[in-house]
Amino acid sequence: MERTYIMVKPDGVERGLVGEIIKRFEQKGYQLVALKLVSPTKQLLEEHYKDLKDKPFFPSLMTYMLSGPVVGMVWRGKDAVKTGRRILGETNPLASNPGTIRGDFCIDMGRNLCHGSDAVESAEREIALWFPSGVVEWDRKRVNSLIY
Ligand code: RTP
Repeated sequence: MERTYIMVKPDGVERGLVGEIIKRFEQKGYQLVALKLVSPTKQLLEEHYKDLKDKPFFPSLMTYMLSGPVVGMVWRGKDAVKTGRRILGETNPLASNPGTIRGDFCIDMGRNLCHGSDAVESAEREIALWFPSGVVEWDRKRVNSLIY
């Protein structure tokens, strides 16, 4: 089963949208295997966004991401990476369809509420970065049989 790293960004936490975002992954059928509220260090965020460090928006992205606590989580299930990003919507909320999180709850690319891993390899890298002591590998065989 695939795993993905989903993060509620500071605006999502401050606007009280953590529950809404969790709800959408839960109701789809994905399994929550890690969850934490954390005030990330600049160093952690620079590592997380290392592929973007030369982008012109990188400084404003750092300021945004350092503006408050974030909620990091790991969701597990079939095609979790790609489908997770479809649940979030497009990077630009104005290009996001209604029914997606960004399509329903935000307007600005610099305040786009959430992050989702963009590939299986980056998901595994991000999970190791944000949850270095591992995730919960609980047995959901019975519940899984309701989903798959
Ligand atoms: P994320 O990592 O947050 O899921 O976003 P993403 O893959 O859809 O987009 P990415 O290109 O990796 O950008 C990361 C975050 O940087 C902000 N951004 N601002 N002003 C801009 O042009 C711009 N472009 C990206 C967004 O917050 C985006 O989610």
